[in-house]
Amino acid sequence: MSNYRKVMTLDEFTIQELRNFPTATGALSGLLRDIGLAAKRVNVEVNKAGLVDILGDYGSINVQGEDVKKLDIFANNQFVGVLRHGISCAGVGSEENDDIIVFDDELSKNASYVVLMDPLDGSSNIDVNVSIGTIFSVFRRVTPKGQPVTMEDFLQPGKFQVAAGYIIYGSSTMMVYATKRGVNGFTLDPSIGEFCLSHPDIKTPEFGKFYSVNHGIFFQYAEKVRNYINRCQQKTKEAGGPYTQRYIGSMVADLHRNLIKGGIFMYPGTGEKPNGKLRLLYECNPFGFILEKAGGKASNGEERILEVKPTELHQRTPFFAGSKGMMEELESCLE
Ligand code: AHM
Repeated sequence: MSNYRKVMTLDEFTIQELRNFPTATGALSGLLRDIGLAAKRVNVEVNKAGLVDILGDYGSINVQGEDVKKLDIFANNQFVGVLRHGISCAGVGSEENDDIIVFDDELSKNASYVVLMDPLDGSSNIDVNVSIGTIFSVFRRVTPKGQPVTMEDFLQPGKFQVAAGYIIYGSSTMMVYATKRGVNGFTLDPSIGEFCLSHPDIKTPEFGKFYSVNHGIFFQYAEKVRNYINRCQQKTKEAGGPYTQRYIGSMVADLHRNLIKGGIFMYPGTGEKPNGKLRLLYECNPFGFILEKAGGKASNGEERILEVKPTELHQRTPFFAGSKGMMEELESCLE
């Protein structure tokens, strides 16, 4: 028996996919590789974040006399930078920027895709060493090539995404992305500095044990949502329970765990914030796409999240996503 085990890197994987589809231009593969490159740079800084306490707070001057940039600003600059210098992306909508960033050089004006992203989600968790992540969503532009992209290209319902993914900076760093061909996960091998295919063709279990919600604001949720949460707590062994409550407060980490193990994630609206906290374009649409491609479901409590027609860039929405069976239980409570 041979000991040789072929490890496929992200670059090799995207090229392999291209070989399977000879009509593909390679532009989307290139864009995903660009995102992988920026992720590696961000990973280096995230891993150093603990040192910031020693070397100086973000926003202050470190011992080398350099400005210590906030990590989310650093991440934003890295992702926007690689996409600007690549050849596949015509513009970016970022949680960190008020307006869309339009790349108006000749090459970019002829690019097919726009990217929406949250460069560093859960960043309030950095100083306590909790996993954080990057979330991204890719759309084909709807305006004609050859001119700068407009808001219309970014405000498309999530069902038109061509790819979506996330990077989790955790005990290991992973990039997971979905296209219409499925969901694949790549773990960063620090010894070679490459993302390697570790989780091919991810399918989320139809039922899981985890329900993830902020219990601290339980009494602000609508009655039907509270009923569902109560139902999770009362799940008997015969009915597939008991469920376990797991909530990190870092969306990428919570949804990554539930994607792999099975579970449901909820960020409902509250009396004070009827649209909840999470952003439709940067957080909910990409996870809605990933979950659906992995066999799960995602909604805003009333309709499939991917059907929602966005009206503004930084729009917030209630969000429920996870294993198909658990989402259907939730839907029956919300009816
Ligand atoms: P942040 O980027 O300011 O930390 O906020 C985003 C995070 C999500 O990752 C997470 O799901 C949510 O906020 C948790 O919010 P809450 O603490 O209200 O439960």
